[in-house]
Amino acid sequence: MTSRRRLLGGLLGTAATAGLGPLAREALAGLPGGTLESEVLEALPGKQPLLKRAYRPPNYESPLATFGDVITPNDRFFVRWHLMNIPEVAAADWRLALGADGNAQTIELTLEQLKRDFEPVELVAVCQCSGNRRGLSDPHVPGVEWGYGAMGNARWRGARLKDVLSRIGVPKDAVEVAFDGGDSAPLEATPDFRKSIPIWKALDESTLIAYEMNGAPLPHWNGFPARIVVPGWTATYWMKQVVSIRVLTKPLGGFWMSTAYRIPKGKFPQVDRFVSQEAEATTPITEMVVNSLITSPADGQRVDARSPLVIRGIAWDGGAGIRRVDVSTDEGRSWKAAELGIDLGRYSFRPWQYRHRGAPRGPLTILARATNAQGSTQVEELIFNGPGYHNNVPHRVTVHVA
Ligand SMILES: Nc1nc2c(c(=O)[nH]1)N[C@H]1C(S)=C(S)[C@@H](COP(=O)(O)O)O[C@H]1N2
Ligand SMILES: [Mo]
Repeated sequence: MTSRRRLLGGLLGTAATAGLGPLAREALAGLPGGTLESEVLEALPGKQPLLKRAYRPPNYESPLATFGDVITPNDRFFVRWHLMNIPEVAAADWRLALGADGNAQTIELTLEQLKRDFEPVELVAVCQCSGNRRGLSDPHVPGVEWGYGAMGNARWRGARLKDVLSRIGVPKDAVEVAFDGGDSAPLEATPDFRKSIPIWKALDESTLIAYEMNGAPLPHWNGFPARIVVPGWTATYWMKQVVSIRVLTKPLGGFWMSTAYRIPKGKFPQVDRFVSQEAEATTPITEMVVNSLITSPADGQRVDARSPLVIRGIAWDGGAGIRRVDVSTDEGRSWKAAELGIDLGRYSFRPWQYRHRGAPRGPLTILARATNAQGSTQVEELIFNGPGYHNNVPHRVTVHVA
């Protein structure tokens, strides 16, 4: 059922930046000093070239130019794994084990049953790594040195988690629902990647077990044949290649809950609490902070002084929805409202654009700042934290008006 041969074979062809075309060079712009030289674009099997951040386990981010489209294509969607053994699962062999504390029974579902027995639901949602933009942290922090592309926006189709849970039964004293994937560590000392979410989020009608991404089966690298989709929350909870789901009456322990993916309490404008996992000083990361990205023009681009400059981008948050996006061309002294584009739902990227006229010749720095429906906005200065989570400092692009 599993073969790592294809995986290893696909990792061999690498290309250093030296031979890159203009689009790839543009995609690399805006990264912290020193990283550019070591940038490598590389295609995993079935994927377009992505920016390689780590090799084993595979960690690849989408080049900035990818986000010119509001939906991120499957073959350009970022890839993040914690453990090295990632089996290739055949759809017919996959089983999802369902269990609940206090219930001796376990249920196994096939992919066919998951698709046939539960009402299919579709929604567009951003999947963003908690550590997206970690590589921009100053001072640097350890971890995968992500630039802007450890995120993507897709149309997910699957069964509601709550519908599937009703099959096994949710005990009255349930506190969390735990997930495990098919991946494992080659060394026993490395803790298995297991995650849980609070019962209220598990029973939210938008939380899915997704088996389709943008109208196609999930790519192997993004969790084929099924993954958990937790709209609004950072991607750490979006268990890929999920093989077991268990309703818990006690909080899940283990490294990935108790130590990793935690933020200092009170520093961020967190709305969604995860009470059963709260500790004295830290709490699990939950919903994404409001954020935006300038997708055009690219940093370093030359623009024509004679025509209006169309500035484009995307904005997103943890599910309250984007209320406004403002653009500044004077280092944040004044802000002008951008025009919001198509609304694909409150969990999706929201495109925006702004026309800037009359820029004098010379360098021009553009900043963008989104505000959500709760009035939460992007921070002016990085809220520094050891793991480098929740970086929503306004994206900055400098062009040359000529
Ligand atoms: N099975 C499994 N699921 C996982 C992970 C993992 O290491 N193993 N990583 C999580 C984290 S931290 C992220 S950021 C997302 C990445 O999703 P993607 O690879 O589809 O972009 O998967 C999540 N689900
Ligand atoms: Mo992540």
